[in-house]
Amino acid sequence: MSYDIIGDIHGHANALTALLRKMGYRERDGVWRHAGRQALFIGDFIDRGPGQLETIRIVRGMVEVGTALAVMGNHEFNAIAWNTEDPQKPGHYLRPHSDKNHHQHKAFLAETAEQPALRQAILDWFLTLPLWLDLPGLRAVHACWHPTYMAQLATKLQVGQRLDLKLLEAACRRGSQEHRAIEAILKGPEVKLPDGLQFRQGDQMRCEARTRWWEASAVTFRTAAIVDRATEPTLPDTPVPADVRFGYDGDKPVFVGHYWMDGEPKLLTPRVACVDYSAGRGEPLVAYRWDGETDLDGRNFIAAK
Ligand SMILES: [Mn+2]
Repeated sequence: MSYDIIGDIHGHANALTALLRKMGYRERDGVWRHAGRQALFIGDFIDRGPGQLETIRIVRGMVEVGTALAVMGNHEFNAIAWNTEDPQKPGHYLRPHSDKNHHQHKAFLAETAEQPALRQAILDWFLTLPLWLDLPGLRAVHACWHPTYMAQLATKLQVGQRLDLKLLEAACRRGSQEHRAIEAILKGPEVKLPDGLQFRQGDQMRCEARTRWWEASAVTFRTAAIVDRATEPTLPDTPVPADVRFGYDGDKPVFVGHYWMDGEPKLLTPRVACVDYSAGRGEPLVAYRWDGETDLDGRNFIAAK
């Protein structure tokens, strides 16, 4: 099978249809399809953009008919948790309704405000999405391929790496093993910066940074922590904790999204490609066109907006 692995859409339905069309997909009977290829969506369909429902209509329609596969992103996980009451704290939700969380989710809430049944159907569908896919020639996960955490979750997941409400609840409890594992898989491992160092990420100041987990040689704060350009030179060249130092040397390529890359799409390593080039803030939506290769080729990226 040949796959087109499509990055984080974040409600930018026009970029999605432009990219599908550019790759030779056409809409027939309300579903986008390709004669010889299958799409694979890397998660984060929702939040931010102006076409939340249209994006879901396209992605869900393709998955249900089998012209696409999809994995769950942290935004789909968060959407379910936002809408699920905490069984231990009636009146509260598994994802707290804070101003920050509301701000992140408001485009989806606004578009579904008048259609509670449709919103619920969408959230029920989100819950059926696998956390990762391990296909015959490739692997797909929203943020991080992490064999240790995946093994820990294996006995708790439903068939096909799917969550249920019990595991969702456990994963929303800070400090639990489930929380650590699912955070790493859907958001990527993070490391606390030393000496009170802070950096700007989006509109907030943070003291925990994402890491270049795909890079086995990224073992110090300077080389492993993903921070803004101004902060980079201030990072010490001292080792990061062992649990964020692992790299990826599997025999199949891994595709991820999530990392808000910018510029010309390029491979992270010959075995790891990120397809998120910030369509969520109006940059082009990116895909990688895969035809069975084990070592990836940077020329196989394609973009549209
Ligand atoms: Mn994400």
